[in-house]
Amino acid sequence: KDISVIGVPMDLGQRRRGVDMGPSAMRYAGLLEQITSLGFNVKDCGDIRIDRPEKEKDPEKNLRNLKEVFAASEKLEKEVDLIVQEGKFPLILGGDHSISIGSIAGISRHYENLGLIWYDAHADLNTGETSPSGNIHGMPLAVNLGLGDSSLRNIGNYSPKVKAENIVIIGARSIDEGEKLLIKEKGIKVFTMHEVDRLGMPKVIEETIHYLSQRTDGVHLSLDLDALDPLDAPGVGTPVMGGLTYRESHLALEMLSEAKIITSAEFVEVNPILDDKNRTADVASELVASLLGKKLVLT
Ligand code: DIR
Ligand code: MN
Ligand code: MN
Ligand code: MN
Repeated sequence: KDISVIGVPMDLGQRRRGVDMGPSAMRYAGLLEQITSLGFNVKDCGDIRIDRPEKEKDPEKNLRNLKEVFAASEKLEKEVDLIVQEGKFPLILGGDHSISIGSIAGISRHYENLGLIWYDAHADLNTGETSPSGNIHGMPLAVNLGLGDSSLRNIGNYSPKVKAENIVIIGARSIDEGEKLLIKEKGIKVFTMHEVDRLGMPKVIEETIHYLSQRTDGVHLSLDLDALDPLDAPGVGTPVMGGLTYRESHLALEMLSEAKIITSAEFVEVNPILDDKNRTADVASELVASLLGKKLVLT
């Protein structure tokens, strides 16, 4: 299948500068060359233009940079919608995780029952009411469920984008109180680090594939690099100790690749300013290759 890559140099969903350079860092790491060498036709659609606020203001309704995040999400929604319409696989490069509001809005209109794998140390299920930070990158999963700010929720003029029973969260280890209540109320499937440690990644991914393939007609992978342990992926804005390893993560994406269930993906939160010699972007780019079928074959 043909792949269209789109960069979203967005850092307005949180407070640490540098994550807007994520798309460049992943391109510099050789992401496009890697995909090409796997035999795919790749089109680089370049980066979305992100307009910055004139000056930092106090957040309205506990949603920092709401206007700008909304405007960027609308643009991304339109671009990603076109990519899916052309029959291509959208690969979106962040940017902070707030970009998934626009990307999933563009994708989900093409599916009856989009599945969503949220590979993240966090649940990103806050709303303006529950968020301890006011940072929109902690809210995109809630928005995609049809909760929180109405302008964000209704991007693309439909809501919700995903059903609670079509979501699987993997790698969670930092969940706020309001998010815990929501997970319980909606019955969202979560493999916390405790479950990953107990079951092992192979079982976690087998169960995820089984669960999602019964009920969905496409699956979007939203991979926040902070799901990985900071030892393996130090260049992220909100690192949390005790994360998924480099090897577990490759195995997870190789298994998803073999199962052929992923129909779109995004890699977010790479922050080259906080990184160690672009290591996190290197890891992200290698993980993309595993997702797209790279594997050691002995001939
Ligand atoms: C926290 C941190 N739950 C918040 N979220 C992060 O601000 O809502 N998400 N870092 O990736
Ligand atoms: Mn996230
Ligand atoms: Mn849909
Ligand atoms: Mn995270």
